[in-house]
Amino acid sequence: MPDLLQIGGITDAMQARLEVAFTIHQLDNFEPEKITHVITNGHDGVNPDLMTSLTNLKVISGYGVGYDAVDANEAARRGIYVTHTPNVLNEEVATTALLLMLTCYREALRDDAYVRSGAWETKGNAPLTRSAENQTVGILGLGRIGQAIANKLAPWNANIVYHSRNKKDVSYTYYDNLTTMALDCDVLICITPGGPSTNKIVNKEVMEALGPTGTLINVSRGSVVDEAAMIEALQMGTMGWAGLDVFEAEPSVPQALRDLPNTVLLPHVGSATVETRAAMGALTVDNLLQHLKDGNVISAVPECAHL
Ligand code: A2R
Repeated sequence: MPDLLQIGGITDAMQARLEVAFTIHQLDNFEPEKITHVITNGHDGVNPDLMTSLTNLKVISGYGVGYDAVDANEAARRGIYVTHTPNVLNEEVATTALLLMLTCYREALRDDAYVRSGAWETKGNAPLTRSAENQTVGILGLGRIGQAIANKLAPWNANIVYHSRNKKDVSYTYYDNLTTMALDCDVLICITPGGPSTNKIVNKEVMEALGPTGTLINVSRGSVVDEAAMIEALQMGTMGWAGLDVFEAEPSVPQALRDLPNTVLLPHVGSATVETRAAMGALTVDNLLQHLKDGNVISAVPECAHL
């Protein structure tokens, strides 16, 4: 059987399908030249030294849509397929974005604590919150997930605008400048890929443009937002709220961010439901099994699509 290197955890269902087709090796015990296939995830990816040492590698199958932890251009140059799991998680990540936005607006965490602490009985009604209706929502990265977010915002009568490198064939207003868009937005939702081209593109200037009544939601990668500048903006009140599923050095989250009342913090659970993770796991395995069958893969990343 061909040799598969496993990086990071896999579910029992994935393991059951893989172990009948591959000899599975763990990172602490494998012979690099034997490995033809790798299974990994968006966080761990494959580091460059490891990729160089795998001289007979043919496929890197990633569990997740983001693949910024793999050098896909280098893989393509070597004729190695990199695959990911697009589409099957669109709705779930979009739900997470909405959950963060609504929790910021309606202060669900504060009000939950209000009930649990008994404050409702002793202090009376909780302070009023903000309505999430009729907001101008800027989507940074109107791709597969960005579009799902826009769809899910319809019942809140949102005015959708967006920024990406290229204008899309959609009816929403396009901004070619992120800061200009942030000036016009109540909410900015980040859903671009990570990597060098988006590194800290949500900077101090963008956050100040979003302003004291603005809300930043990040369900993309921690690297997209300048975290130090965000903490300062939230502390100073130059930006109002932040709902975050991702962080620069996750799972480490700065204490300053944890201390702020105007944040909602999730442990990178954008796609983390039983149903969606099962679909992602199935596609991750399908890519590997397809390659064994006929040398093709199902969902190659764009850099490897021509292989
Ligand atoms: O820039 P465009 O026109 O290629 O649009 C893409 C946009 N995007 C960017 N926008 C602004 N500045 C950039 N440097 C930049 N790079 C890419 O992000 C496109 O509208 C969007 C990505 O959409 P998809 O490729 O369809 O990705 P999907 O499946 O929506 O997932 C997005 C990300 C993943 O890469 C993970 O990091 C995260 O969501 O879970």
